[in-house]
Amino acid sequence: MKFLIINGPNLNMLGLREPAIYGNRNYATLCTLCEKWCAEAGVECEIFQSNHEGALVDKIQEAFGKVDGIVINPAAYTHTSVAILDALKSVAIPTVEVHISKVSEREAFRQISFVSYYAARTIQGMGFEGYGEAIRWLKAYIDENK
Ligand code: CA2
Repeated sequence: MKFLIINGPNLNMLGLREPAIYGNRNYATLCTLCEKWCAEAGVECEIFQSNHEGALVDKIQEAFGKVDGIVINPAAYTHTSVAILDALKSVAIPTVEVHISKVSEREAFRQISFVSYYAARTIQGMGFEGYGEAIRWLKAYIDENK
């Protein structure tokens, strides 16, 4: 089984600013942890980050027929991108949406998520550990729905 972990704009800057919201660990640490959590779940792992909406859409499209599950933190595009929602719907790959912060308790503009119209589950406010929860939950969800 293979998972694609997708991170949107500015997540490559983790640890450099706003530690009260996103913690003080950096993006490389997040990637190492995701690789570890995938290995523990017995899942092959590819990680992709981009600051560009079209590159994220292209990556989702390329996953068609090659990837069994997607874990995505669309970052700011969560709140704006119908294109990312439509890309996920077009490939129909089981998907979990992750947010490091508790978006439901932040600004009003973060309360809308287009991706949540497709995602099987949304995890928020668990910090980096939310990715681990997403990986384990998605593995079990795919196994149960085979
Ligand atoms: O909580 C999350 O994971 C978010 O998806 C993070 C996004 C934000 O736009 C979403 O509303 C919630 C922001 C990504 C990273 O932004 C940084 C800002 C300052 C320093 C480092 C990263």
